[in-house]
Amino acid sequence: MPWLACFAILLYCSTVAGITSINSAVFKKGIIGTDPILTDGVPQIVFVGRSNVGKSSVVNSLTNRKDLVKVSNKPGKTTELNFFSINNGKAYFVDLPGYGYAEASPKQKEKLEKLILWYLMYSGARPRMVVLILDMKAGLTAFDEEMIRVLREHEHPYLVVANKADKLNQKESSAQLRAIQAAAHEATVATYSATTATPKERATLLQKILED
Ligand SMILES: Nc1nc2c(ncn2[C@@H]2O[C@H](COP(=O)(O)OP(=O)(O)OP(=O)(O)O)[C@@H](O)[C@H]2O)c(=O)[nH]1
Ligand SMILES: [Mg+2]
Repeated sequence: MPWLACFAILLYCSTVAGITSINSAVFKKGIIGTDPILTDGVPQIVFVGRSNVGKSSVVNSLTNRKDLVKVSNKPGKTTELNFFSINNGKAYFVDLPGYGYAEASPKQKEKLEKLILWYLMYSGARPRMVVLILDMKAGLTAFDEEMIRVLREHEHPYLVVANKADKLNQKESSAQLRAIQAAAHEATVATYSATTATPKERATLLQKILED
C-alpha cells in the first residue's frame, strides 16, 4: 500500500470519530439543564474558559465560519451550553458560557458558574476533549487553575489553548507560553489566534484537539 494511503488511514483511526477536517457545522441546540443530548453517544469536544477569552471565536475559526456562534466584546455573551453538530453528527462542539466575569451581577455569575460545573461534574456527559481557552496575555488565572483541578479530579481529558496570540510580540509570546506551560501541569499547551489563524494553523489546532 502506498505510504500516503497508510498515513491517511492512520490519521483517520487516531482522531475522534475519524474526523480529520470539518466539512459541516450546524447549531443543534442550547441547553441549560439535563437533556438527552448529553448522553446520546456522540463524542463531545467542549470549549471552556473565562468570559471573553474567545471560546466562541475559536469555535467559529475552527469550523471556518464567521457567524456560526455569536461573539461579542461584551463579556457574558454565551449563556447556554450550545451544541454544534460537526460533520453530520460525527461529533459535537460544545460552546460553554464563560466563568469569572467580574462585572456580571452576582446572581448571573453564580448561575453561569453553576451551569458549567454541573456540566463537568454531574450531567453524565463524558467529553472526549475539553479545550480550556485562555487569553494568552492574561495567562492562567486562579479561575483557570480551579478549572484544571475540576478537570483532573473528574478525569476529563483536556488541553490548553492560549488564544489572542496576535496581541503579543514574539518575546512576550515565548515568555507567556513558558509561564502557562509551567502552571498547566502535564497538559498540552497550544497558542492560537482566532482572529489571524491561517488555514494551516487552524488544521494544526484541530488535529491536536481531535487526537484520540
Ligand atoms: N485580538 C483578538 N481578539 C479576539 C480573539 N478571539 C476573540 N477575540 C475577541 O474577543 C471578544 C470575545 O470573544 P468571544 O468569542 O465572544 O469570547 P467568549 O469567550 O466566547 O465570551 P463569553 O461567551 O462571553 O464567555 C470578541 O470581541 C472577539 O472578537 C483573538 O484571537 N484575537
Ligand atoms: Mg461565548
